[in-house]
Amino acid sequence: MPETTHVDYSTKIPNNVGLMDDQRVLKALEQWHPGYIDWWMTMGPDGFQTSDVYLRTAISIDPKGWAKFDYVKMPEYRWGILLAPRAEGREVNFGAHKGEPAWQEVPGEYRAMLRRLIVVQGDTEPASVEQQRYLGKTAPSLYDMRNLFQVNVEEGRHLWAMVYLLHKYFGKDGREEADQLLQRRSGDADKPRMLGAFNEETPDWLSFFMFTYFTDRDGKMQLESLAQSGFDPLSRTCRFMLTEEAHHMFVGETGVTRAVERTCQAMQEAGIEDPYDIPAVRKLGVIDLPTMQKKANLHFSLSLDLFGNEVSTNAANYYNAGVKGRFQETRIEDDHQLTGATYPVSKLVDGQIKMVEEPALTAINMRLRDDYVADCAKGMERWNKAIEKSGVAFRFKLPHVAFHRHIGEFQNIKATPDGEALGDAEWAKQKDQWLPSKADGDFIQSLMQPCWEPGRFASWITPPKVGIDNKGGDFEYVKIHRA
Ligand code: BYC
Repeated sequence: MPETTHVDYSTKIPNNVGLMDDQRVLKALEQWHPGYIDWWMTMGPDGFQTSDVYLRTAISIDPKGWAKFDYVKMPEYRWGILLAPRAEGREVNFGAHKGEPAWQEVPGEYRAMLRRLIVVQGDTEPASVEQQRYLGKTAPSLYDMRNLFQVNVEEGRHLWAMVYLLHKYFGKDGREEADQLLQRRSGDADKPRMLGAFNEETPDWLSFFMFTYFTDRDGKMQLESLAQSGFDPLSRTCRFMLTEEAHHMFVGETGVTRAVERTCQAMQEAGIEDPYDIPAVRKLGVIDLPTMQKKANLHFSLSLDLFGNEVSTNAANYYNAGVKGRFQETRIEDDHQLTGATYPVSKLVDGQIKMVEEPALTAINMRLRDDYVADCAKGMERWNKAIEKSGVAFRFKLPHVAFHRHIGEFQNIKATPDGEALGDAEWAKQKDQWLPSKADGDFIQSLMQPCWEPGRFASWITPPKVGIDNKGGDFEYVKIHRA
């Protein structure tokens, strides 16, 4: 079966890339499959492998009606290989090869570079499933539990997407990399996942929502940049992944909004006006807004690290080679080669944070990060609208990019959320005001009581405005059979 918009379910691995006619890759993937299932059973959602979950499965890559919903046991989910359709006459849109036909095979000179990018992207997908592994047990509702599992199976599919590219285009070393993607483990001291944020814990549902808001949004930005790639199969696979990614960010944005709404409601009902009266607010069984701000500070800063160094020759090389572009590259009006262009980069100069013009080519990571920060701020405004509507006097704010950083210009300084540099001793004294403390974590944990009756929600979160697939409020999104 040739490449189509429809997904072929006749092979063990659903696909729209004609796997039936590509026995070498089909065989390689069939060999990889048991290891994947093994990984899913040991590292995937703990305790719910025999539950029936109301999941969407991609059945087509047509933007209209690409998914169908049904009850599925997660280990039986049809993880497949889905690429957006090939655009006739597509060209390399930037860099030294601008204007050449897009590559259908890996150019030899960029092989190592492309493999590295695909492996890094692939590594984040199983990592996030590992990080979220125990959250099902404390789900605030069946609706939320289902969303968690949907995100998890789709991250699993995104791993498949990268593994397909490795098997199809990178021969023996591609197969070895694909095997290693199943060996590394989030947070493991000996074989950690590749990027920092993917070795952190996701200990509670507020973290999960912040992660899907901030870290999945890095996923969106990175996938958008890879979707610009001159290596057409990578571009096409990322374009389809973005369709799924949108739901993950929806889960994050609405999850935080619902927690915010519940807190504001509870404060109003109890006649509490001061959002900083934390003990009084916590007594209501909801999460106080200043603690939510701290969680946002943490997840935002961890996600900023995922953009790499502000000034990066790696990024310049990726761009020049035409393998990784800028956000919405084709909509930018310039020469797409950045000849002589500069870009303002925030840097540490004599202990002061200053904007410095750098060659735009080496500032690609900074530019993508700027686009990301703007995108984060937009969604945060929606949380602020929810607070405003309730009349509570509080606003969320993104911390300064120098705050709590481990990669890049600011990794060696300590800074307040307003971007004021401060000494180690002062930081140690004040950091619990800005980042979740152990006591904050313990309090949030105390609220993480499972709420698994259809239509019911935990004390700290409101129901969603609409159900998934337009289901009514008491729909049983997960039929729990524990395993
Ligand atoms: N942690 O020039 P530099 C997602 C390394 S999320 C550890 O600064 P470069 C998802 C870097 O590897 C999106 N190491 O940076 C979300 C390099 O090492 P080597 C994932 C780091 O290379 C939620 C050295 O430092 N996709 O999809 O321009 C759920 C110097 O590098 C980190 C991608 O990231 C770090 N944070 O950019 C599920 C796209 N940062 O090579 C999924 C693919 C840098 O010298 N990846 N380093 O040994 C990339 O484009 C780039 O690898 C990065 C780094 C943007 C990550």
